Amino acid sequence: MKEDILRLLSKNSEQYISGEEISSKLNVSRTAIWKHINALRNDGYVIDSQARLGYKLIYRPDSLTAEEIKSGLNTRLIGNKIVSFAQVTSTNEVAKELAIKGEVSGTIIISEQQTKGKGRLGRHWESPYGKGIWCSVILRPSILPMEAPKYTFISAVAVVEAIREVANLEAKIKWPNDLIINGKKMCGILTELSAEIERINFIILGIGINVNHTLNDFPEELHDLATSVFLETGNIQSRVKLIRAIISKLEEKNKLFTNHGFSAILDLWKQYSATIGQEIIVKAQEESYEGIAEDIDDLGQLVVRLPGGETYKVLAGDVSIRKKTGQYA
Ligand code: BT5
Repeated sequence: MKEDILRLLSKNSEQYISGEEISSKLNVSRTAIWKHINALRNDGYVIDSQARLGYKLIYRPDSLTAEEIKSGLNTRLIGNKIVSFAQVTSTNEVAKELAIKGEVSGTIIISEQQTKGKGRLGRHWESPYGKGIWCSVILRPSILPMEAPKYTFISAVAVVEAIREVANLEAKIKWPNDLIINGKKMCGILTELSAEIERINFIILGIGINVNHTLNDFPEELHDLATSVFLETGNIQSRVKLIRAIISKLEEKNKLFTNHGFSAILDLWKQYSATIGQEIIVKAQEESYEGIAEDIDDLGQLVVRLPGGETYKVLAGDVSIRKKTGQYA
């Protein structure tokens, strides 16, 4: 109901809308409307009320609540349900619990803060309150489990395009799961999988983006490694606009993948890549390989041209790119 009232207020944002009109459109009592309006005010919305005119929305906060994100969103699959929190351990963990209980494909879990945000291999992901976008999408695609990493590519392309559209910032993709700008990490993606040998139960797509962080919002050990959309543009960004754009782009790229295959995604990915053509060191599980990042194959593996001329394919690892100074970063 809160969501419906917000939608009506947003539609009429230039003028007042009477309690009577809301009541007849939504089929609820005036007292119920008043209660929901007060709840919205508690969430940070400024809503003016005038005895004879009704209600008018004056200000909407940049909070990542389900109501705020949903109003103005018109996707069918991604975000058909959004569950928002002020604080969770990890949105991937919450998403996993809900997926096990049968939550539908497309559901998004989002939180203002994570106390145990995680990266790959159990690494820690810094997720301070109100600064970034920390979210996870539950998906149940009909693909083979070995194809699940493709969703890291689909997400990276979607987030790059959303950041370009909303913040006019040219982030690049560092294989396999980072978005970087000026050599620093702005976003990380963690794709997790629950599957049987031949069938995916669900994929959890975890996306973390540093949006409005100043340098002080990062712990010291990340000062040289991490950046935010704010630090790169000098402008505070609307996180709500950005997450809506990401949801729309995810829907679009998921359709592109379904209708035209992974090669259509890879074409875009390569356009946005910071990795292809660079001298790199890639640390895989046990070994490190040094060479030229030549290509991505149709499973998302990085093809490295080694100094001896032969190629080697890496499925998972961490890439460092050689800078002009000769150092790797
Ligand atoms: C990643 O791992 O980059 C995946 C991060 C995924 C985070 C999202 S947030 C929503 C969802 N819920 C979760 O719990 N996780 C997902 P990896 O490539 O392993 O990189 C981890 C490394 O990045 C750490 O070891 C740090 O060096 C660095 N790091 C940690 N927090 C960072 C931050 N906020 N910004 C940039 N770098 C960070």
